[in-house]
Amino acid sequence: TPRFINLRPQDSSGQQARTVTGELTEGLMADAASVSPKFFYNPLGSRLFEAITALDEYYPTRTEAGIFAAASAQMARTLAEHGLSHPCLIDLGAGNCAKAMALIPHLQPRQYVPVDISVDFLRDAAGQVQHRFPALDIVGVGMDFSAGLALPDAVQERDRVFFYPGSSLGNFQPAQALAFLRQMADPALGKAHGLLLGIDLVKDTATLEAAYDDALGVTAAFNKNLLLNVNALLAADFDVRQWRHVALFNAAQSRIEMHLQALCGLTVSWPGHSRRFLAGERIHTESSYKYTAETMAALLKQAGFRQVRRWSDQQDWFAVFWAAV
Ligand code: AVJ
Repeated sequence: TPRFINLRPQDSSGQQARTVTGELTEGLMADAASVSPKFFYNPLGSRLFEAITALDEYYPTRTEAGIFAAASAQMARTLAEHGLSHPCLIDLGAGNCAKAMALIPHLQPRQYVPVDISVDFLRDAAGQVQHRFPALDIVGVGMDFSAGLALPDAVQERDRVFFYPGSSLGNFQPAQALAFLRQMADPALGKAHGLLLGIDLVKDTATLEAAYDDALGVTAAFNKNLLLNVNALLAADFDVRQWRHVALFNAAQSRIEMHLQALCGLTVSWPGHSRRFLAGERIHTESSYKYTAETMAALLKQAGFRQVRRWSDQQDWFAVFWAAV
């Protein structure tokens, strides 16, 4: 079994657990209620996301996989040109590690570091990677990297490359995305030489909205499961049957928004607090920003990456960037 470091104690006495309670309470008590999308990812949520990636409507995963299948040899050569023939591959939001497993034979990393907030799900996935690549040095890390990229000492400092696929950067507001990219571009902080980044591109509204409101209702279940996670984390009493999934493309802000909308007037309670929701009132659960290839290349340059390369599919629906420090 691979080495595994959990920086995310889940008992209610821990400092991080108190931060989680405060963060959730603040979002739920705000006039415009919100919960961060990182709270989708409990064990069931990680499984539901895996199911989403298999849906016809959810084009990002298969489109990105197609780009990697077509270009991973080129990508490996590009990294080698930067002296990164056997990198330390740091997989941010690794989930089931499926994307990395396809890439590892090409990039031949010396060390593989899957990082995810969903600790137990990641532990299983890292075990599967180890089974498939028995000689690979793997260090699994359970952490909320949105709070900072400081990695444990077991992660080698040499030849680090960040791998941030799936358009997960889209969950940050553009200003925060820039700040996060700056951390990765700053050798003092992330200590990395470069970044392989997957970004979903702006396209017609119907295609975008279908991807986040599929016919089977898997994304609706994924969204509502956030309430079950909040119930567990806060000891709250959300009734998922009283909520409806809403997904829409906000063109002015270039982002998909997901919300949970109250079907009737209701009150939710948790220790020390309660919140009244009117019928039709919403909790904002996710923003997924969509970029153009040009705006993302500009953002990478602005963050301090000197060299930027891009691969896309034929429809220009998705892009993979190599950005070097
Ligand atoms: C994991 C953030 C990339 O925004 O497409 C999928 C999450 N939410 N369906 C995305 C998600 C609803 C996904 N990311």
